[in-house]
Amino acid sequence: MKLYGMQQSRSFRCLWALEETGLEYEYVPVKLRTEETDPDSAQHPNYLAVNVQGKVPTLIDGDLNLTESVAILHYIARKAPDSRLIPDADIQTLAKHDELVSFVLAELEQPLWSKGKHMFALPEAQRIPQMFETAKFEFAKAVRTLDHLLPDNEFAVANHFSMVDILLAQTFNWAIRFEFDVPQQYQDLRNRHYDRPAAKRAMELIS
Ligand SMILES: N[C@@H](CCC(=O)N[C@@H](CS)C(=O)NCC(=O)O)C(=O)O
Repeated sequence: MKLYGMQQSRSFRCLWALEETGLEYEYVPVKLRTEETDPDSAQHPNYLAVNVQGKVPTLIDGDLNLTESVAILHYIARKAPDSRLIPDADIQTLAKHDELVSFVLAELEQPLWSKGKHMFALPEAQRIPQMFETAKFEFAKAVRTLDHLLPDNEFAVANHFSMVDILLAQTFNWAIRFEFDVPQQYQDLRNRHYDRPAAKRAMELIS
């Protein structure tokens, strides 16, 4: 299995999950927003052949080619059921898990990505710096919603660590790096999960 990624981007979610499972894999660092002539660039034709958008992450396993971080997390979790990255739980708990996964993607990370797009990812002519304030407003709203969705517990669901804990911790880490206002309880969540041996090993791999 081969995972293409870039440092602390969304690919880190998948790298961390792989470390949680103990599955064998190869990590291939990719450079974003670089010249297509650079063989390590996400714009190089060889990489565009596996990820048409020139984004990370990409996971290759035999004939399987996956390019969405949450699909990759599910795949890794299903390949290693003993990891319990998909919670070992009843259908209702699984539904709450899926709700939180969707919430992270649709609500929590969107303002972060909006800031990233308008800071560096979009072509300069398309960037609107005024939207940073909107992103801040939307992130604060998402965080207030999360206060109602998350139990007062060490883990998000099922009383054990699962892939939604990776998603939450990585997304709050992203928010801190991008200088959003992250309440102390979510800084603590980030720190608690990034202290796991698998997260530390994943961090070592990208540093
Ligand atoms: N929905 C995708 C988003 C992938 C994505 O946008 N990745 C960013 C890095 S976090 C990227 O590769 N951006 C390309 C760029 O900024 O040029 C996923 O969750 O995997």
